[in-house]
Amino acid sequence: MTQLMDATSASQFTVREAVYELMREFGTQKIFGNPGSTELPMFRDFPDDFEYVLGLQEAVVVGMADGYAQATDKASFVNLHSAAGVGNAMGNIYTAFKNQTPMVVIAGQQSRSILPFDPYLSSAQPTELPKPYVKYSIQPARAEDVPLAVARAYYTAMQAPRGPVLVSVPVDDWDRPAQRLAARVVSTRVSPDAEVLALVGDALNAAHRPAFIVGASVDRDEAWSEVVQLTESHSAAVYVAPFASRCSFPENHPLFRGFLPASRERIVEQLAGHDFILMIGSPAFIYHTEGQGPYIPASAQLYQLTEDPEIASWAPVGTTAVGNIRSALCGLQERTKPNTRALPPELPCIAPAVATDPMSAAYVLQTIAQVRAPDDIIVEEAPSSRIVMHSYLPIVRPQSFYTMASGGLGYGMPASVGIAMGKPGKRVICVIGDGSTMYSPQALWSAAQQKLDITFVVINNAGYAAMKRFAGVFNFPADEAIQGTKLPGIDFIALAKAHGCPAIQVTSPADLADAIQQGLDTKGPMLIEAVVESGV
Ligand SMILES: Cc1ncc(C[n+]2csc(CCOP(=O)(O)OP(=O)(O)O)c2C)c(N)n1
Repeated sequence: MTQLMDATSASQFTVREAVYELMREFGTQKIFGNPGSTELPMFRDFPDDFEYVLGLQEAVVVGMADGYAQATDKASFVNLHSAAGVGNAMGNIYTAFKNQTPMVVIAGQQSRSILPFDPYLSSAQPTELPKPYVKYSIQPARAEDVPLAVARAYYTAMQAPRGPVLVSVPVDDWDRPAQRLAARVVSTRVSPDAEVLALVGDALNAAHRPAFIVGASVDRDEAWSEVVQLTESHSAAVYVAPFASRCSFPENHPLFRGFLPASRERIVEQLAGHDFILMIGSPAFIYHTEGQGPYIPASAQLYQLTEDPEIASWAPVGTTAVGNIRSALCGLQERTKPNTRALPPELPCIAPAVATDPMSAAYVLQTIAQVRAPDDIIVEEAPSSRIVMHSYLPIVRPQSFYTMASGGLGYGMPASVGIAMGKPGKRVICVIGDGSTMYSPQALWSAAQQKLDITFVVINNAGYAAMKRFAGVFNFPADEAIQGTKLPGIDFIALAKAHGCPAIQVTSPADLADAIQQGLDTKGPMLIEAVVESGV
């Protein structure tokens, strides 16, 4: 075990000891990683109170670290192997950036003295490699600066808007002497400007038909009760922002009015009739297709609450208050004047999904909704089933829904592992497409090794159905085969078992509820392959 010196013998610390001590003070004693030769000295005398959480591929490492950081509301620490490891991880680093997940990536680098010779497994431009999807990246000028660089990276990652950062550490730095560095208290939240908030509050009080559009930051800032209170005080209609990566409002609330699509024209259509639109913790707007015309209905004014000055700067119209979402909501609640608005028109009822053979994705999602407990956590990465999920698997509790904000596949399975680790005692249900499963299936191994209560429900529609559907946007005829979208011949049961995870295949709707229940009751992970109608 590492013998850590006390502050009086500070000069006898190594860089390694100083970094571990700093992490300990941050309250972070897990390192998610996949190691290589350029990091080995980082793990000399690995402290007993630390855990190295191995991922078998770097996409898995960063996905797990993202889930863990979100679940614990604190930056996670990651170890990647030089340029090759960062390269493999890049998809999920991009996702962590879009998710606003705080994460400190420590990337290995070759020894300083041989860097001029472009050595094996070095990183030529380590600070440029992850850009622009890190908030900060550095390779310290001297070994003794490493602890300070890690500290700065941590505070930057935790500062709103949160995100990943990278510190490249040459392998010979870890054994060198360094000063002990104490953790500091650094404020990470900024309150919105009272004058701008007053503008928003006055406009809200004067509105006849207000609409609130909630994004992931509400759930991130633990502001569910504040948003529900403001909604009820104003009889506002609540919509979910396009591609929101967390659920920020109870989807069974009488004022819930559905999900906005990522299309300009359709957003305008869906918000027709509202005179006041308040984006709460969400960009205005995330689009997935080209659009024309106005951004909001002509009758409406747009207002926005966001913690992200960048998001504030590119909103095409409207007034934005930048600052902490919960503080902003409390500020608006204080300004609320009594009103006599009528309730917004109700949503039409959805017909239940029926049991067909082969099953539909809707039936699978409806069955999950029947079997799960409201507190179970849903992690979703099943692109063509996401819209169906809105109707058949409502999310009703805070901190119980996670997906990626980026659109990059390979996140859901490892994120489920990190979330389950960060929320002990909770059950996680990962709803994932057959295609998405194959981007980072090694997460099954980590789930099994960590003995986590995760039920992976693979919706197997034999292909990339979302791609097939999206082809319609580009005017492909409905019967045209889309290249590279069929996925025959994958044995998901064998795949799971090869990673140490038990698995059941379900082909008949009659067997589905029992199989999912078995997954939920089983200690440790289980994969349920639900074979549904082909989507390609
Ligand atoms: C890293 C990455 N590669 C490719 C894509 C493009 N893509 C979007 S949806 C999709 C299909 C996913 O298939 P599956 O998980 O089976 O879900 P389905 O569409 O069938 O519901 C693909 C390949 C992507 N979004 N991210």
